[in-house]
Amino acid sequence: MKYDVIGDIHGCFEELIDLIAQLGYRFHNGIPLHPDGRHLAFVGDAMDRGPDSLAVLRLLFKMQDENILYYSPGNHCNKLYRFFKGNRVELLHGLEITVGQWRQLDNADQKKFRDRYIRFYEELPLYHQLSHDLIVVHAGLRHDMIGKTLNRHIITFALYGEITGNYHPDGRPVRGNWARSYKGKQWIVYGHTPVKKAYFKNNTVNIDTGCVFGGALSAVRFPEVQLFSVESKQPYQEDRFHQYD
Ligand SMILES: [Mn+2]
Repeated sequence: MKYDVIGDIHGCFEELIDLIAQLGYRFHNGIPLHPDGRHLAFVGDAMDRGPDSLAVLRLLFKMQDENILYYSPGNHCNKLYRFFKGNRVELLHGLEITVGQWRQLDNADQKKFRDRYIRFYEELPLYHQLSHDLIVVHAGLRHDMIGKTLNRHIITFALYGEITGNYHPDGRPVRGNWARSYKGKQWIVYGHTPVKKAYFKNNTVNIDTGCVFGGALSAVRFPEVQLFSVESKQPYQEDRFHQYD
């Protein structure tokens, strides 16, 4: 099967629609279908920070209803899930924007959306093994974790990436670069860390090109390993982009 894997959307619905069109999909009854039978996949973090997280989620719900959704949840997905389940979570890092948008729905629609989101999240696998040589995961996966029984360490790694436990002076966590020591033969497509252009390393590629920070929304096409992207419509925030050394 052939896949187009889309990076972190963070509520950038218009850019998502543009990218889906650029990839050659056409909407039929609200569902994006490709004339060559390709499939869309997602590295997660569809919501938070950007202008229309609910519209992005409603599209994903529809795709899930049609059994054509390949979506790996990210840390933002997990946090929204915990919020909807009634856990005490801080409304920060863009979650406050998603929740604000949701609170504008009337009570019946709020409940409907919340219940649908909970079902959406609970049906998602932590990562997708799309073919024998292609894995889609939000923040990363070490070679030795592939196919292993999930434990808390693997779940945290997939959602947050390699955490060093250290922090930059401005409070951002120092991120490890797991891709540098990745030795797997399978491709790993991930996002989570915004970069100015897609970052290829050892059969891995980070396609979070920071759309919500004014970069671009990107996709990578498999098995061709071809990049696609649309320019962001959001204001550019230089300091949000990570530089690998
Ligand atoms: Mn993330």
